[in-house]
Amino acid sequence: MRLTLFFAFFAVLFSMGNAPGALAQSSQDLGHNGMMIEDPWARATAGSAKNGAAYITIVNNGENGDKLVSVQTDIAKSAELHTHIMENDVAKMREVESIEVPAGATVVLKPGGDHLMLMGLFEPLEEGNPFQVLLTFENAGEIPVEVPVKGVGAMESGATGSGDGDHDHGHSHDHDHDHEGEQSN
Ligand SMILES: [Cu+2]
Repeated sequence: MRLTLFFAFFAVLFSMGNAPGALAQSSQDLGHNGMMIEDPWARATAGSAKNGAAYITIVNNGENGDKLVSVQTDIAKSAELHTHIMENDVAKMREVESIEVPAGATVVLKPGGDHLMLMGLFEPLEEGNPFQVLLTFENAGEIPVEVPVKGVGAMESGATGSGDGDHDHGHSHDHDHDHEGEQSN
């Protein structure tokens, strides 16, 4: 009898201990009309590049179609929704007003396709140093997302390193933000 009670008490303690973590994990999925952001990632910027890009997978489990209409971040002067188009066999980036996410659809933003463009970075994007963006959907509203930064050569979120494996983590940080010039995208 006493033993049963003891174990019951322990079980309650155990589940209470786990609850905050479980809540934190699912809170991102609640209250957005079934809109979920998965697999956010960005590639570390190389050298003194002032622009970067971030990628996400948008899953619309809601009953209605929706649109991603804006992205904001504190880490750059501005952020835009971009896509790539082919013009005379040359891939070019273009700003788009919105990215459609039909009901039930999964829309993947990835290199060479749609992306979140970060222009005028205040600091380089560094591998292992995540940053925040705020996405705004027409219906689902605002969804904050933490974006992990992968290696310079990463081509997808699963890649942990660069293709050439030639990372220089010892580079010095250049805090001269004002010089214009080199563009990387
Ligand atoms: Cu772009």
